[in-house]
Amino acid sequence: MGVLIGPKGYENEPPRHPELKINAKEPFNAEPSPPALVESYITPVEMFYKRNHGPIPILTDPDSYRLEITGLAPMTQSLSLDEIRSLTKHNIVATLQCAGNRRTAMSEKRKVKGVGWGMAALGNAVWGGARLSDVLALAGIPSCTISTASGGKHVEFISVDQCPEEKGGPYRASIPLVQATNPQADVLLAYEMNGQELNRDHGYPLRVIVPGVIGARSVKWISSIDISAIECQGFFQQRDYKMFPPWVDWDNIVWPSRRPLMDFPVQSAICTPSEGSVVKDGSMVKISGYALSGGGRGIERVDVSVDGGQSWTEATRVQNGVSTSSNSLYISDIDENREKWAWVLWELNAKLTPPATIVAKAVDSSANVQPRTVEEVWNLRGVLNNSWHEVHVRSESLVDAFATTLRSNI
Ligand SMILES: Nc1nc2c(c(=O)[nH]1)N[C@H]1C(S)=C(S)[C@@H](COP(=O)(O)O)O[C@H]1N2
Ligand SMILES: [Mo]
Repeated sequence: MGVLIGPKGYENEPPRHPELKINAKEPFNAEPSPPALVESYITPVEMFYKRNHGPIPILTDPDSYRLEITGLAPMTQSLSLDEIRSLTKHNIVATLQCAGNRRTAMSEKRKVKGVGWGMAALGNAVWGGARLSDVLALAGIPSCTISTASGGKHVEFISVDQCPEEKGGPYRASIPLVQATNPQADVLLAYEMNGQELNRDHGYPLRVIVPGVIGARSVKWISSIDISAIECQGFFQQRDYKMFPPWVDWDNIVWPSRRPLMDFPVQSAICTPSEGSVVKDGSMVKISGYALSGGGRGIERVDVSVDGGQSWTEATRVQNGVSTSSNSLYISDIDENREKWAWVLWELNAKLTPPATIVAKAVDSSANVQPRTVEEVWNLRGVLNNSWHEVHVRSESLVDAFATTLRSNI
């Protein structure tokens, strides 16, 4: 057995924050509450969603850990943690988002298969580590390589966890070599999260971070990297995390007919007020949430409606905990490059006349807009639900009237 071990059972799980909402216990899948999610631009490690497909691996002996680079590379490599740490360290602010974020809302329209996620299966962190392009250079593969001399075109990351979907084998996924070797794609082999050593839940000792891409490609607890001619043939690349049209169901699905999901689409959600909150008629309420897009596309605008989508007002960005004025909505090139992989937190103070439906939709820098209804994007795996997000608020007087009726009936 190696030094990085994927246990079979769940006896050695790490401690977790009691406020996380648990969507599945074994494997552990949990997310924070939406209001907690937008409390800070950088998501604290303990509040960061956790998405696993098996028990959490254990590193028994950090000194003998090795990351193996094999396959169609000019040279094979076997790197220690110290060797990886001695490469230039990059700190990248990137939002990791599970493709299943907002799946429960999709399932409410028509049932889908998968872990039921609310709207907090994402988090924004500062990932510290070596650039994958620098690590691959040690195996003789230069920057921006489309194909190696021996025909390597994909980079597969292999973990050690034991996943039932892989019949007890490890989680694995791949990305194109050209992306892996592109320094500007900022793909990292991260050993730090928010300035702290990566913890077990998030991939200790080493994980991949593929910014702007669905979380499924950011493999945790990696033990080897394989350069291959074809994309990863594992379950999570071939028979999961693909998007099918609404008319495909489990009886007529043809997995190879669709590509594996990579960049996530433009997305936003309202985190406060909470669904079903009671508000006073005519009161000013702070509406807040997040917005993000994949592939390094920034957020251009977030539109908010308090009348179910009939009229809209532009929300303002929250930066360093304060709302920016409307004339600073545009972010300069410098800022955009620094944080192009990160979400935007936004807010709007609006007068509410309950009962009301608050709606949010974001527009990204390529002018992509969220689709209006979940039906348009419904798919059997419940991935990428980025339809307009709605929150319904109720009137205090209605609640009072209800309470009075109850009392008079006693
Ligand atoms: N080894 C391994 N890596 C993995 C997974 C996993 O189950 N095993 N889950 C993936 C999925 S689907 C997501 S969304 C992210 C979640 O990362 P997090 O738990 O750090 O939030 O990790 C990805 N990497
Ligand atoms: Mo995921």
